[in-house]
Amino acid sequence: MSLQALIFDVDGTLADTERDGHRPAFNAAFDEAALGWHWDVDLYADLLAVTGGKERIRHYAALYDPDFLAQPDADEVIRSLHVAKTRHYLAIVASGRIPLRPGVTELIAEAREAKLRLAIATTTTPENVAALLRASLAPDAVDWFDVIGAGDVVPNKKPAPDIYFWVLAHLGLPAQRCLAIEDSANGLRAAAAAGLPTLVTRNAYTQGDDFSGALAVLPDLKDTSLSALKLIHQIKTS
Ligand code: XBP
Ligand code: MG
Repeated sequence: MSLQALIFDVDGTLADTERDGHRPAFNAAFDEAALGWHWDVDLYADLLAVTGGKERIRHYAALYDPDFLAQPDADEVIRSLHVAKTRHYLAIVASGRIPLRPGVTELIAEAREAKLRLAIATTTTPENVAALLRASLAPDAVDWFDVIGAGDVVPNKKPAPDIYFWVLAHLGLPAQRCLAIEDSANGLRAAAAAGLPTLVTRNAYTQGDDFSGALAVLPDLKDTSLSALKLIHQIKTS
């Protein structure tokens, strides 16, 4: 079947946002709240097993600070912590410190040239997506994507397929006409469960993940042409 759309994951795929973006933003919010929490690079690797910033905070507290969850307004405190974290993350992204990964800009340009449709399926917030696209791709890059599925728009985050079903429904395309590009086992499982052929570009945090079922696993998109993606997509869906 002919390829009609690319569906990009964001964190870890479009850009390496986790170690030097989301992680310090979480820590800045924890410092502001004087929680005494600090997520170092190694601990964050473990915490990434849980997608969604609010869900990750709750997961951490359950493991390391159960009294925090015992407070009556724990949900509200988590929500406000996440609002503060997002404010810090947006400042980091706006500073231009988070470049896109190798080959991403070139592949998106090729896809636009070939009139492929572009979409995003991510666990992070829509505002984080827009900020990254504006700062690291182009001021009007949000408009290049027909569909942006992000964050709490669905009830269940990756590895649940919800966000990919949501994006496919808004694209109006069958899964087999699309190619998902992901970086993690959670992302691959979400895309595969939605029936999407999926290419993985691993990164430092996800290189040990189980990528069974991926169409291919690459170190990045450098020197990855659209024609090569169309070929492996054709092989998989014919
Ligand atoms: C990765 C995630 C996100 C980020 C943090 O999203 O799981 O939760 O780690 O962002 P994806 P938020 O790989 O699906 O792009 O704090 O905004 O959730
Ligand atoms: Mg990701």
